[in-house]
Amino acid sequence: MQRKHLFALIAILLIATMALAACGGAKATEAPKPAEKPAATEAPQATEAPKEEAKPTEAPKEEGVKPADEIVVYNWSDYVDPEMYGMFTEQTGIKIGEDNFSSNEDLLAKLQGGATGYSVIVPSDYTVAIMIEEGMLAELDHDNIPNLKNLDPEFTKLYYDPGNKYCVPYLWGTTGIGYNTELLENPPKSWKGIFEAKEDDPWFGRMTLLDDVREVFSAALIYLGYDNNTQDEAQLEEAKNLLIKAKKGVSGYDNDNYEDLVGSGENLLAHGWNGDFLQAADEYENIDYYIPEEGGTIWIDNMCIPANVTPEQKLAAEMYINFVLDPKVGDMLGEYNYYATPNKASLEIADPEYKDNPLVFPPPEIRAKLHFIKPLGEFESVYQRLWDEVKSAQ
Ligand code: SPD
Repeated sequence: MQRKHLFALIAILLIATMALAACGGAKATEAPKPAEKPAATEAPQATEAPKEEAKPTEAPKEEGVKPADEIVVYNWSDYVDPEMYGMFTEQTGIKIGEDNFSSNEDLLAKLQGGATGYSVIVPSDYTVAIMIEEGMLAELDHDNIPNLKNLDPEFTKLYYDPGNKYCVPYLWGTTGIGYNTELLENPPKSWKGIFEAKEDDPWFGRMTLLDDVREVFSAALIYLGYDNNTQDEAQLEEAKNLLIKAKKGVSGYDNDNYEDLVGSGENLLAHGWNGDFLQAADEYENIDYYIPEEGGTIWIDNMCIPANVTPEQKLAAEMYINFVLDPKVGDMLGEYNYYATPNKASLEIADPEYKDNPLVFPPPEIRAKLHFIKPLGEFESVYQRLWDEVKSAQ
């Protein structure tokens, strides 16, 4: 059984037992009072943990608040090492379930729509900025997350959350093109081959784009030589028209199965996230990934706690975040998923094959061509309107 399918099965069983308490049943509609500060916890020797064992996560000795028995993580699909949840339960007694979203916009819409029961969510950088602005996130109690000291200092000064007041980086990655190496010898080096594909290009009609407004517009804007966060409506109109014309060569918009469709040969290439292709390459052994010559996007996904959790859920969520920041656990997570860890202590014990992989940790010449998607406030709705026009065009 493919590991993603095995994990899906485990996740379904866990979620089935927790479904009532989670999205539907949990009554956590009020913003909770922030958890009281626990009595001083001992600084764990996390960086010295041997590679074989993760340091157990203990409940902070907090008076009054006990961690919830169960939490649900709302995450992207295939974005955890399935062993991690069992390890966390073994260490803490807290059961953990997972529900999935496919894009930042879906996550945002779900929480804006009043969903409750999620204790940890995993939004990307620009979405964190939106959620902080809208008061949707709880402030983290750093006393409950001593493993924060393992983060690379670069990840403590992020523009969207300086000092990690609300969120802790989970994994980071890039967006580019993955292709089937058996069926396609020469994939297009430029985004031109994607957005202006010709009918006799072998990938014409056999490629997908992400179903993600800001990612797709970023790729089109980068190809056109514009800022991928532009608010210039003429540039955006040009990008929209390019995307509409490109539709004839595109077989669909997909965030969840695009890498399998490339691996199986149904499609020849796809726009997508580096680690997804690299995980699929383990199964299919015929997938490679690259950033087109004009560049691509770079992003950081983060563990955050919604503002509507109970104090008990918040404490359990902080324990989970602390667990993920353990050097060994952070290393398992990064290596399993082929995404880059922001955890310096994890990198110190990581396999060279992982930390020296330029498709996971891009070298400076590629980094120089990567752009973050930025929050645009009210202007996000212009992108959304143009995206709707792209999606509905015949
Ligand atoms: N399968 C997990 C993919 C996670 C991708 N998150 C990146 C979002 C960037 N906009």
